[in-house]
Amino acid sequence: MVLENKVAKQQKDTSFLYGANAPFIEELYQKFLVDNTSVSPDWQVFFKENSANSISPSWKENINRIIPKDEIPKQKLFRETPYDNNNLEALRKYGHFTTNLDPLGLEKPKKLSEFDIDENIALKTAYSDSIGVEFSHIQDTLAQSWLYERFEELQSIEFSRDEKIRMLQDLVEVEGLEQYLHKKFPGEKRFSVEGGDSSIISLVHVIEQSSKFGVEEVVVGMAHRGRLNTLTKVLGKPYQALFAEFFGKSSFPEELGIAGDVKYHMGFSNDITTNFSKKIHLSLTPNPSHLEAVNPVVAGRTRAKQDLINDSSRDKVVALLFHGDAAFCGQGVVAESLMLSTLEHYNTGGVLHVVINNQVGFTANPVDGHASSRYSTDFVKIIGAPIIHVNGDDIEAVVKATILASEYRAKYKKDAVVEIICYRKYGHNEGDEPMYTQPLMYNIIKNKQTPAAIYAEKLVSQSVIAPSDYQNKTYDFKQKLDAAYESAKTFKPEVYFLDGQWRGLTKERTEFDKNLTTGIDKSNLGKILKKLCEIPENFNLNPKLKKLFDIRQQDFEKQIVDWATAEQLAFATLLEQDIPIRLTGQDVGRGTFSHRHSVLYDQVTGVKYIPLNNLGTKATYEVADSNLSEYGVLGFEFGYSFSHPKSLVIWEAQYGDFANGAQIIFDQFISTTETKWLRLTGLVVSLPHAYEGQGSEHTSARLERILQLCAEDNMQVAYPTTPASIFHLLRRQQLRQVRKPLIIMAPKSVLRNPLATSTLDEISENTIFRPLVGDNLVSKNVKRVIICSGKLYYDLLAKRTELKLNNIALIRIEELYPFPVKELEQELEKYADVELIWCQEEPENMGAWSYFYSRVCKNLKNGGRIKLISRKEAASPATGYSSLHKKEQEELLNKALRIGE
Ligand SMILES: Cc1ncc(C[n+]2csc(CCOP(=O)(O)OP(=O)(O)O)c2C)c(N)n1
Repeated sequence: MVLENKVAKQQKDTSFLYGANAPFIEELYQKFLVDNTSVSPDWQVFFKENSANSISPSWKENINRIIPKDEIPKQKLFRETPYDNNNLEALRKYGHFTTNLDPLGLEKPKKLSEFDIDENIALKTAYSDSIGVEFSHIQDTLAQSWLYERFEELQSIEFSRDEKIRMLQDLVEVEGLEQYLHKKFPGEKRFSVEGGDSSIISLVHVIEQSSKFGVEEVVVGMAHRGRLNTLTKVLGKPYQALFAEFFGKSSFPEELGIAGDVKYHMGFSNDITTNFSKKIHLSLTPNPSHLEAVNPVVAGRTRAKQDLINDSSRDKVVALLFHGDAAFCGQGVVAESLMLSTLEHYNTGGVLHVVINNQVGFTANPVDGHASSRYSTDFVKIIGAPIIHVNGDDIEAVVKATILASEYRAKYKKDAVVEIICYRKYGHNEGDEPMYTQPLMYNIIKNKQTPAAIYAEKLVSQSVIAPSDYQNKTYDFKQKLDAAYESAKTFKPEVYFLDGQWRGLTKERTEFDKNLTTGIDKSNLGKILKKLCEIPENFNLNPKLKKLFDIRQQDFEKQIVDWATAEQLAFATLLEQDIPIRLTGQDVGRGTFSHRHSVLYDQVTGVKYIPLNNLGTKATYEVADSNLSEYGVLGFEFGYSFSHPKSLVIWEAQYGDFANGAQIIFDQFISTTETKWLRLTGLVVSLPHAYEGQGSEHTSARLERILQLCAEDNMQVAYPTTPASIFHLLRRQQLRQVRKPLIIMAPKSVLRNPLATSTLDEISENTIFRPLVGDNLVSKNVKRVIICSGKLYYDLLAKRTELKLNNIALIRIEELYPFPVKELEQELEKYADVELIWCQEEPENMGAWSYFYSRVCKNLKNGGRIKLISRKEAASPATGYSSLHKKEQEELLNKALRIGE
């Protein structure tokens, strides 16, 4: 156990260094680095002394990285004469306006004189070529300086003959595939990358560069454009496999009976050997049509892969995202994901972004997408990422831009962006006519030489290749594709499913799963709870929490557990079984409803103490209060679970209704990953849901929508009412072999309801999760059976007890999908000639009724007799007035219990 008292004391002593003072101190420190006499003597002493200790305000990050004075990168900014300084500063800041970025020449570069820059400045050529850089917004001045210096240096390097020939070969292959598909499969959608061919070469070079820095795996995310070339040229998917898909064959063996997905959404992974003879594993993440939705998923996968190999320095696994310009600046999830990348629990050591800016989005012009700025990339400035714009027709410049971005990521472990300004040879897809909407642009495009032809001409003029070489290369590659085309006719796909981390896990429930018990013997539970409640002596625990922890232990002695205790015990016992846990969401450490308290804060020092991480287990509990994002964070956790199946991964919404901000992740990933891509996830999503008078929102997690997504055994939906249920659900999720997502309608007031406790017997040895809980309080003379779920059970129970009604039985459905048909049938057999009711708090058009009525009742013997009691159909899930809520709830209970009849 580590109580970070030393650090806390240091933080207290140095609090003036943080917050608003940090930029000022940073600036002073920069001056000090260049010339230590430029700051006052007391600051000189301070900086000298503090360079060695471990405090870390933001400016201190730089100190930690620093570098004895004589090794400080030469900062031209400060070295030259004042006149040149101004010029250089302006050149660096505005140079990107003066570079030749647009291959279509629609936008002419500006002149240096427009920015009052002397045309004779030494570094002028570096800033007037095909790369425009934006670094002036970067607050980390050392990084900024490094970027300028390295950029200027790169601009002066000359690629070797071999390197040039290889770049040409790559371009030939990229355009070769597109042109081949164009001829062989006319009109078929492929989202040609032509015009942006160099983006694929950029990807090749990111991988090369990464492997040079010791990266062992790159996780790639991209949309439709260029995906087919990426799959084949970069990831090594056989050309015949691609052609077979164009022949209409499934990418999966037919016997698997899965729905599949279009070819430009498919994922793929492969080991390739780079030019540096290093092996590198590449995984292209499958993605839906929904642009940019894959971004947080890729980040989550990357983080999981880093965790799996303890790559805490984030050197070995890198995330790479390709974006279209319109999507990049239009989709909010891009900003959510950028922000996540700066946060401790979501950081992956910097994501590399490549924007394929073909200057059009479907039919929309750039001005319709980002009128406030020239570039589609402006908002990445919110995270201080360097932005490198480059002309896509200049392949060498694209490679240099890629090298710079990759080196920056490797050195500073932060995001970097390359924007390739290019064009789109055809319409949005191959069936579209672009002249309808972009006539001027397409008149230019029609007559343009391809990037490969432009480069070949350049290499001929440099005498690097002979004039016939380009044609020969094109011919040779076509021969290769012809051979692949022939073999595609008989190609049979092979599927590598459930390999690696997934070994031992399954798509269907196994015999092992069916026989699995998830209880734990009482003495073990007792020992664990004791440890969980044991607070270190010198830790100043909040007195209210002390009381709470005492009560947890006293209850346990009385053989009772409440919800929070059951959940903590489930977590602790899983950790003991070597299963790591990752729980994230807004305020999850404490819990929105102040029940969990899994992260404790010393009331004097503010230092954290996490009982679950002090049990002596190897596996850890990673708990993160997320930023205020749903779409991004849920996407991230989905991605994490996608690559780390042996970890229990939970995302908890603040209130269930906020999950609709992440609807795309539910629809396009969680519920469909198995049938579209033959990929599994065991992600748990916890959505607080219940009618408690808190208004239209804060009430409904839209259970009806979740249930509508359920089919083909794709996920599990639970609405547990007891601590025992949550204990077993969580444990079962990870201990069994099958992996299916689990969506939980989670409690709010039930967390504190004294009736909602379980006995130790219910979670001890040989016990399991029960998808249905029958009524053991009434059994005789029953006239009415009410089937319900969730918190409503306790309302009905309280009323029934109050009114001493003993002829109404209450059956709880704890798992709605898959529905426990057999168990309900058996339970109903106990009652003859009774009235059957499905009761729910939600209005008739919401909640589980439509699902139950249309999809479950037909499988029940007496399904047709089951009647609904609910709120009447409504547009808004719940009233905003608490008095009206009470009245409605009272009416519902009265109706269900037939009071007043
Ligand atoms: C979230 C979302 N909204 C709308 C679409 C429909 N759509 C598909 S591609 C596209 C244009 C994308 O333009 P851009 O990002 O510039 O990429 P490009 O196709 O030009 O490569 C649109 C609007 C989509 N796929 N996803």
